[in-house]
Amino acid sequence: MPEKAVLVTGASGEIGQALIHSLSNEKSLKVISVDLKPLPDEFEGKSTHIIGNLVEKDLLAQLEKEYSFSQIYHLAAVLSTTAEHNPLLAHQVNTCSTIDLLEIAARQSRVTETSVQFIFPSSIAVYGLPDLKTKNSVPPITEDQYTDPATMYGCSKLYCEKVGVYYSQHFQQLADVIPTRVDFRAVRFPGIISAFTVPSGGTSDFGPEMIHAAAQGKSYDCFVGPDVRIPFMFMPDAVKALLDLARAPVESLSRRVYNVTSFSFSAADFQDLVLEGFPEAKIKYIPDPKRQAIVDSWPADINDQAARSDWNWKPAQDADQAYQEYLLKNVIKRYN
Ligand code: AKB
Repeated sequence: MPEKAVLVTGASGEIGQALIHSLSNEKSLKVISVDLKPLPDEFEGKSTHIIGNLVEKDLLAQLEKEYSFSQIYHLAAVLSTTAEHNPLLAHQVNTCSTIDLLEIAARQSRVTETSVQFIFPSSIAVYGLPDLKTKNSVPPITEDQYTDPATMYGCSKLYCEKVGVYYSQHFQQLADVIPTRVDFRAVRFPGIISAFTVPSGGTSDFGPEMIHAAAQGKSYDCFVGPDVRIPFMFMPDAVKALLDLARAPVESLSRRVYNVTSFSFSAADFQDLVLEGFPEAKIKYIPDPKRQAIVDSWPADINDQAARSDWNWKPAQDADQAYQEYLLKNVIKRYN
């Protein structure tokens, strides 16, 4: 008999590590974590970690044979900047592995007649604002506006949202008997800031990079201009959003894809915040026009009212409190 378990892909990534910390508190859960990289030593015993590549069919076949998944947190992804340098890899990892995992979830839902919950981190990168004038004049973006991504990463996330909704609501629609379907749910994350890990390969990275450089006493050359603005949240809120959405009764959901956010910041706002905590910080602006164009195509702010109404989403702390109590405290501890 396959063992009942929860699957976390991209487990050694920023969100993955934070999520496994939280899931490991639920002693009844068997957590299977998968990543190309090992988990840091302190994760010993928190999950059964498998080092492997999701693009490899054998790995997926082994997982499907050995485990019966109640939930799949599919976090593995090639982020926006890396995806621009290798769009085909991004397609294979971000899109093909998502379809393969949705197929496993669909088969196991049909066999067990219990919906496998599929939790998917999408992104503000699904949005594409036509120009800066529009970006700086429109109110916070709701889920059905400007979904016109300008990056391979954004396209892959939007496609996976659509396909996830398809597997949840239309899969096997021509069958005589409609099988039990997957319970797909997604959040569109803003830029995420962790005190314990530094992002790699993204384009919202200027915020966390600036903070982590200052905490190490290193100078930082910011690849976007001071006025460049997008929404952000701190890592504990990102994990909270995934767990809150997973726990929401399915009847409370008016949609399957939700914006979530905490605050909207420009690079200059980050500089002010950094200089508060690290007055010696050396920050220069050396914009990379091509990377900045990607960030300029993303909304300055997003509207997460649907998540607040449907499943009582809200950040655990306001930005200032979270900055002091979560980020500053831990980032100083980390580098001291
Ligand atoms: C990226 O920059 O690629 C990600 C994102 C905004 O989804 N952090």
